[in-house]
Parts: sequence; C-alpha cells; structure tokens
Amino acid sequence: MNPNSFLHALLDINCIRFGKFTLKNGSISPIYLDMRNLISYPSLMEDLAALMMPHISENIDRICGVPYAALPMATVVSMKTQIPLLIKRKEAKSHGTKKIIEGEYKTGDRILLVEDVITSGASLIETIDELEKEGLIIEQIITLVDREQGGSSLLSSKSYALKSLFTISDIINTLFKENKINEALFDELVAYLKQSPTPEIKTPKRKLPAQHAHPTAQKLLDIAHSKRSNLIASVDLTTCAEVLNFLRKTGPFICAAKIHVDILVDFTTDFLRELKQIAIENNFLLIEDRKFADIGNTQLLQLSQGIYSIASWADMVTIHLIAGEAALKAIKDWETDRKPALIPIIEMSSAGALTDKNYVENCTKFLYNYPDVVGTVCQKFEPEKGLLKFTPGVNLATKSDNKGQQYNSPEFAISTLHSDFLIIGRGLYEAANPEIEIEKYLAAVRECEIF
Ligand code: S5P
Repeated sequence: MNPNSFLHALLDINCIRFGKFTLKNGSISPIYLDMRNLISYPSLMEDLAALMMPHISENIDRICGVPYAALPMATVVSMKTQIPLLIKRKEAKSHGTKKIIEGEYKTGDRILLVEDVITSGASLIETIDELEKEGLIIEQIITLVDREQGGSSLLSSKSYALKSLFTISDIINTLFKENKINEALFDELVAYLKQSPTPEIKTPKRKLPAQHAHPTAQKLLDIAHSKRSNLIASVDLTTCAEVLNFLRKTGPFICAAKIHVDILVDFTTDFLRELKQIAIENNFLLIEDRKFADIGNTQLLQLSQGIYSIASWADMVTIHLIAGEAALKAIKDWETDRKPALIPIIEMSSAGALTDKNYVENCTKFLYNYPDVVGTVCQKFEPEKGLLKFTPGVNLATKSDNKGQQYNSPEFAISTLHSDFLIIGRGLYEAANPEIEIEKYLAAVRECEIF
C-alpha cells in the first residue's frame, strides 16, 4: 500500500477525524488523531509495518514499543523484521522484580523506538530517559505521525534521529489534494496550524560559570572569562621544541594546555621549566592527560615519582575511575604540598567506548564526594553540583580520524552537549597556521555566547 492510500484508510477508520476537539492541553483543535483504532484492522497494521521497514537502520538490536497505541505497531514491526521486541512498562511493577522493561536485552543494545503520534515530544523524552537509565542506546525513533508541535525539534536538539512517516501538514495537504476534505475545512486547518505554530525550542544558552569552590578551577574560569576563550589546546606533539613553539603562538588564546608528557621523544626537565615559563607569561594552566587508572597506591607513585614528576608541575590531571572510589580516596588522603586538581574521565569520545550509561551512573555514585574533583571529561553526561564539563573530540574540519575518534563542532559541544571547556588537538596543532586557525575556534565559541 502506498503512503497516500494508507492515509485514506486512516480517515476511513476514524484514526483521523475533523470537527471540534478539546486536546489534553485544553486547546481546541479542528483535527483529531487517534491511532488506537488501527489494531482492529490487522491488514492495515501490516501495511504500517511495511511503511516503517525501509526506514529502519541496519544496526538495531531491539525494537521497543511504548504502551498503548505504539505497542502493537512495534510488535508487528518486530515480527516482520525478526528483531526482538521490548516493552517499556507505563509504571514499574510494584512487586517482584520492579522491572520497567519487559523482554531480554543487554546493556548497550541499540533500540528502535516506535511511536504513534508525537506532539511536544516531552513524554517521549521521559521514555528515552528511562530506557537510557537501563543502559540502552536510542539509535532511532520512528513515528507514524508528527503533529509538528515541537517534538521533532526537541528530539533533534538532543541528537536523536527521528523519522516521521507523516507530518500533520502532509496529512492535510494530501487529503485536500485528493478531495477528501473541502476548501473551507482545508482553510480552517491551515489557519489552525498557523496560529499554533511549532513552539521554538528555547534551550537556555550555556554560560560558563563564574565561580568554583576549588582554587585551580577558579583560576581556569578567571582566565577563560578574561580571554573570552574556553579552549584547551591538546598539544599531542612529540618533541619538546614543537610543543613549546606551538604554545608560544597559541598561548595568548587558550585557557589551558593539555599534554601527554610521556609521548615526548626528547623529554628533559628543562622542558618543564620552559613550559611553566610560557604558561605564566601567557596566563594558561597546564593539564597532564595521564589518565591514571590504577590502584590508589600506584597512582600516587605515578603522580609523584619517576622522571615526569607530574604533581610538581601539572595544575590538573585526568584520571579514569575504572578502579572505583578508592582511586579518588587515595588522592584525597594524600598529604602533599602540591596536589593537582582531578578531572575524571566519565565518557570517552571514541567509537564503541565502554563508558556506557551504567558506567557513568556508577561513577556518579561517588564522583561528587571528592573536593579534588573539579570537573569531568565527558560527552553527553551533564555533571552537576558545580563540576565543570570538559569535552574532547572537537574539530571544525572533520567528523572522525579513521582511528575511532569522533568529532563534534564547537557549536554542538557548547549548545547541545553543554560543555564548559573544549579540548582541541589536531584541529589546531596540525593546522598550517595554528594562530590563524585558533581564531576560527574562538569565533565559533564566542558566537555561542558562552561568556
Ligand atoms: O574521551 C576522550 C578523552 C580524552 S582526554 N577523548 C579524547 O580524545 N581525549 C584526548 O583529547 C586525547 O587523548 C587527545 O589528547 C585529545 C583529542 O585530540 P584530537 O586530536 O582528536 O582533537
């Protein structure tokens, strides 16, 4: 069945009705959409599945139906595609397992969410949150009808892929063209759609905080505000001269330089002296991206000993929380004169990273209890309680590096991911003229009005 014939059928079986209807939000609408009646017509359910199937991505592990109207739709699509079904309960069971999702699944399964009608998208976002809390990845959403009342913009502002088989404008235009509704009704419907236009999604602009409880984080914020730059240069160059030259050029425009000191082929302690000097002269902080990931005792040795003697010069260091809370506790209990602030890595930017929702949720159980922690390196996760958000994987020119790195634009990182600080590596240090390239990044972040 072609899409237009399917629309006629929806009209015939009263899933689309015209008249005067009071909607849930109290407003009066001349059109009413109620897809629940479709279940009385099994052949139409099959037609619907056939219309949805060409849009389904290849990598879907599970199909999820949201009760009630979309549940049988998801069921038919599941039967036709042989992709197993999940049901998201309306309320968690009050007894026994207290499950919210029925059916077999595992963390990281990619989900196709099937919906009947999407209006503002608010209830769908609640469903998505609940599924994500279970460690599922919402790969795709297919809805039969989009009422064009903000739902699609809300979902795309949160980077979800939505496919609507029909928009309400499609329905009205098609039915008018095919003489299923008369001109007077068409005009009334068009006027209705015009006076209730898609509400614009007003996501408040991300502002860089002014205050932080930790003195090093406060310093970083002060520098960022004074330079109007939230850029952290990730200087992954391999000779001391290259790193220092790069920072002499870009130092005035960054608020911190992040290095991997162990990739330098000609490291000497003189390098550290010069690095600190350039940092002072150009007013930026130093981050060692060591990604500590060991038991507490070893981490303290890695921080304080060896040729790099990281704690003696780094203002901040990155740390994985794979070892659990003990990793942070050992550093908290460490008595020393110079302790770098900590930036735990909660989510990684690489494709297929194992830092899924479960991992993130486990980290948040203790993350906020350690005053040395000033922020997190993450992607979608939004840290709370004053922690700053640092996001790597930012590049103006490319989306990936063919080695697993995934890039977003500065605009996306700030406006959609709500990052405070952007970590930029090859986008800057591989540029022919980093001091010119950095102006493009500065223009992009300032455009987001973060300062
Ligand atoms: O998830 C992460 C965490 C980090 S710290 N993804 C990352 O890319 N990084 C680091 O950021 C990575 O080690 C590198 O130093 C920098 C990104 O560099 P780029 O050249 O890909 O921009």
